[in-house]
Amino acid sequence: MSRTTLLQVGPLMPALEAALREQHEVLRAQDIGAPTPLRDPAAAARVQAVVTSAPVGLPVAWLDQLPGLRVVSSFGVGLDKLPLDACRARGLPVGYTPDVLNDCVADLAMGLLLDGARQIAAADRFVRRAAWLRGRFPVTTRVSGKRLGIVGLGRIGQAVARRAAGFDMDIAYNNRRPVDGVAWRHEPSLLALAEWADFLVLTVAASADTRQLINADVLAALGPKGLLVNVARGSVVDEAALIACLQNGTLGGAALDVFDDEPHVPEALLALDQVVLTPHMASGTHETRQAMADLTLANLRAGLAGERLPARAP
Ligand code: 8YV
Repeated sequence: MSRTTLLQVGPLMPALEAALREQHEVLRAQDIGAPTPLRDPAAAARVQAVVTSAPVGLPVAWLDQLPGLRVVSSFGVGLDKLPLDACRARGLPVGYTPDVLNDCVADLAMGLLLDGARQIAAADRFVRRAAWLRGRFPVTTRVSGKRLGIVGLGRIGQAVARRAAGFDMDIAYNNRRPVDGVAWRHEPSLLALAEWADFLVLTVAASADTRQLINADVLAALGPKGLLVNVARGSVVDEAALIACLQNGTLGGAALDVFDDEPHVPEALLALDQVVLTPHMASGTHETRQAMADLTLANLRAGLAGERLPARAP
């Protein structure tokens, strides 16, 4: 029996790439002429599945050039780079990897919050450059018992809230609608939430509606002692406003795992000591990435077999 042909878009974790190659003919996007238009129509016509990742996605224009496509399987929970409407219109199932990464993303959000408030990375730099020999590290900001605002109380936001409860934090959230079955306070006004909060954690899904949701007004409301933590997407924050607010002291600090133009991080952010920067690594543990790879493969298998996907994007 001939092997199924897949189109891999962007890099994937090596173990997942190996698993794909074991069972399928894998074309890399560049093999058939990415970026669009796909240059080799004969190769494109063989493609029955696309495997991609959340930060890379799939350009909508490619769908028309892949007439044999039966499933799209994406490594990650974010759906902002996937052509969901066009796939839905074609009856094409799209798989993704929700839930399995909630804990690790929430863990990193707490790590960033702790670092942003207690300045762990800055203190590490202080020790390494032997500055301790010449003086004391400045005192930092308390975490326990503070006010935490969560923007987007989905599965990851709730995992953050549960962790913050262990730090005796007062927790409130902003969401399109109040979430059923949770004890935390819903704050319908994002500005009011930012004004109230000491720390604002972003776990909201990226979409046209949430683009630059965190603007200069929200940052000013969070204030000179406030800390912004972003494990959602760079697009959710007005990055230019964020830089200006950090530079002029309107906002106290930021701890960021995601950026507008990854992997490019604005020079201005690199220059600021009250900013913690990580390379979009929130889901990046061996355990979670393996679970994501397993679910990516399970979605792919189900789609190729014409079965219900274990995790189908809405
Ligand atoms: C990436 C993510 O998938 O799940 C998401 O939406 O952004 C991440 O988990 C991961 O970094 C692999 O590229």
